[in-house]
Amino acid sequence: MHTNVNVLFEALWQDYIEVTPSAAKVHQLLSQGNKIINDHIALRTFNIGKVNLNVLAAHFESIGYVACGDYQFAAKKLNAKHFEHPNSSLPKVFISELLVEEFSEELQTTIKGLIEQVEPSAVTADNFLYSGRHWSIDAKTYESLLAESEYAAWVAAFGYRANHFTVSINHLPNFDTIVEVNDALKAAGFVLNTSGGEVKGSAEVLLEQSSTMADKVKLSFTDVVVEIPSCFYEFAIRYPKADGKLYTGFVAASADKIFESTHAQ
Ligand code: OOG
Ligand code: NI
Repeated sequence: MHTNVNVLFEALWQDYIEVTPSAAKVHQLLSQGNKIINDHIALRTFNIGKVNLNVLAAHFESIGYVACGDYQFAAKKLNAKHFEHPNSSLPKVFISELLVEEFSEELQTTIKGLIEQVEPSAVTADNFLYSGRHWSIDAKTYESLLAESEYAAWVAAFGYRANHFTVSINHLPNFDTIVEVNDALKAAGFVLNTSGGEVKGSAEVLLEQSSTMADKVKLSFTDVVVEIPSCFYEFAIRYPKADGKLYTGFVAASADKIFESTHAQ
């Protein structure tokens, strides 16, 4: 596991922009020479003991992150937790896991077969959170997972890496609202996730979010190369609670729609 939080986030970012070419362009469009502060990053996994949410979380807990919120997504059959660091300038971390036992026998067998290929020592290695896929998978298996769960197919194709980074709009000097950010993105030709509307959440729930639709990249399966959705970029603005401090949690109804940013268009 990493002992230096900045080294970990830099490695996650480098891996992320490799499969998300648009992220570097979005970064440039919004930063306009200023430093970008990340609100959070997100990771995905399966709830199988060897690789479950807690296994990923241990990498963040070992550098001081603490679990702060639990979220359930009944329709998508997912659970999630978010983690915060005592140094509040560090990004929050949102980790979700697919409830594998709630799917068909076929999906369960497929996923268990993939996870059996993961070396037990790999999950505690420094690079686990940006190590990608630890199994071989053919295109037909990917397609069959996709038919039941887009999330299952995504993890099976991309493995362990940041699913998205999230720009903190609160820290962008040249943008005041999420609508201004969305307008700048659309004017530059980026496609936004419109599920539940371009803006998810509101000032009333203390968090507004939007995201691009995932880039498409050529992915090598064991048999063929297929162009599939990879990762996306998210944008968040937070509002103060009654005590004047910014809300730091997530909003399940909004997150439910953000997950769909990796759907095929
Ligand atoms: C996570 C979706 C939820 C948020 O900020 O609410 C989320 C995912 O797509 O893996 O990131
Ligand atoms: Ni997010």
